Amino acid sequence: MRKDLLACAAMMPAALATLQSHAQNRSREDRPNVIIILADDLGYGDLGCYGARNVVTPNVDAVASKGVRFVNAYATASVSTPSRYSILTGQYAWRRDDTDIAVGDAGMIIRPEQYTIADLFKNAGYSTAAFGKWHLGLGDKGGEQDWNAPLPAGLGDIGFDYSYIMAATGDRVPCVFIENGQVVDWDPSAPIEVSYRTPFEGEPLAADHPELLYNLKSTPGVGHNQAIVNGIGRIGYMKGGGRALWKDENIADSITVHALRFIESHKDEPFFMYLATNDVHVPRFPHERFRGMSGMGLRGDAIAEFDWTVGSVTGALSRLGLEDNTILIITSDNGPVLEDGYMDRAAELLNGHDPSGNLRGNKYGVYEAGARVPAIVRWPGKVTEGALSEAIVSQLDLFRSFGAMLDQRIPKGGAPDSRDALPAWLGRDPFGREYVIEQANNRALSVRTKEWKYVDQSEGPAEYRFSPGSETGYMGEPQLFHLTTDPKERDNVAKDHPDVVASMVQILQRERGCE
Ligand code: NG6
Ligand code: CA
Repeated sequence: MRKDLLACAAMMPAALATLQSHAQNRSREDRPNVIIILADDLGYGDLGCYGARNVVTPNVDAVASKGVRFVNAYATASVSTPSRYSILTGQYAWRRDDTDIAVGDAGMIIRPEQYTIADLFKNAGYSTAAFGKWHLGLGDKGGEQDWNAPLPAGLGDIGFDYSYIMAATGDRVPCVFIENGQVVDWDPSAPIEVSYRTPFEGEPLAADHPELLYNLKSTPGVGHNQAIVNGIGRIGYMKGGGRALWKDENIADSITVHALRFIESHKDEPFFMYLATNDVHVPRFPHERFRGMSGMGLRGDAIAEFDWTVGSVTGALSRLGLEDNTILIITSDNGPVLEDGYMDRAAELLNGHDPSGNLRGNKYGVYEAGARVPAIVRWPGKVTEGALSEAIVSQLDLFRSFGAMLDQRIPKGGAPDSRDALPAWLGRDPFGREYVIEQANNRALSVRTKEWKYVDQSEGPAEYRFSPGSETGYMGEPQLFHLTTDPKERDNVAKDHPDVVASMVQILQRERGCE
């Protein structure tokens, strides 16, 4: 402290206290808490504020009415692992060949030496935490983790001070929560073994024992036919776990309670929270209290459960007086899917609801509903209440946008594809990006500009066997849609506009570094 201030303090302690509290307030204001609530497989049309029918999402809708709602917001991919990879690293996942949908015993895909969005916040003096679905690998080497001891490499090595996560997805083993690299409630009487190659002797498999699937039946012949946990078939083999095994109906509660605890215990310091819900991914098995809320069966009720998580967070923020000083983002990792390997009647019970919100396509595929996602940003006093933004924004840019907000330098090579789009993300720039790139499950890339959508030619099935009724859009020739007049991507006009196709191909070549 400067000498003259010290002298001042001796004479006027009250004035100094005011001065200090101003300084603290100012720095708190410059460093708002940031919470990203990331839903899983929640479609562009799955929320009330995006026009959903039947589904009731009062808590999300309330956030939208206090913030800005985006109608052209994008994940970088139409499946989870690459999409999440981009948020956390600011890099397109397709630059690496090991970022496709990860198995539950994948090694860490984001390596400790990579600069992550969590590192960014940590370096800016934030406490950082991740909750819920991870799906980006754990431990140093795939298939070699010892789940009965602390994992030697984990989220603590990539910037998260605290983590309470599921290793992969709800439908992949190991079916346990992992807190700071250790299985929660680890049961010494039931050591955990996991394999994605060989079954464990004596463990019944879902494929052979449909009668043991008392909570949810797997769709015959299309997967989820290996380990059985909580009366539900999974991907991957697993043995043991005992009291550590999760109960699907309690997953949202476990994740939310831990997130709330973190908020409460960090209310006096800036924090960054990555809150990735298990809803509404399969197996959809919401808690009893949400059953019947949507009239659309388990998928709709899982959306109600997601909304409850959002309401729990907003409730905590307002109770703790943190509302004004917290940027709250609600979005999804990729588009919706109905049939996804369990017999939960998701398609049959829609009752007029369109999870894709009038867009074409779904999760996995190349069309708009695959990667265009709901996105809402609330920051009271800073973001216009109830605004709607048509700006084209990508989750990829959250990294450098927050970097700019916090005046943080990013190490050379860090977040290479991310751009500062803070004005767009705060609803102040109505245009946003010139284009976004979307990646499908087969790695086909698309480019979306304000006017056009171009899809690269690619190979793969028109429909995945495990997801009848959804379309991939993979085609052996380029597709071009004039989104302005054809928002549903019905007419492929590639042949009529070779110049536009050429300019889109050029964008991809430039981004791929082929130019
Ligand atoms: C698929 C699974 C699907 C889901 C998806 C990943 C089957 C039949 N299907 O392989 O259920 O887990 O992978 O979804 O096994 S994501 O949202 O995590 O990308
Ligand atoms: Ca997903």
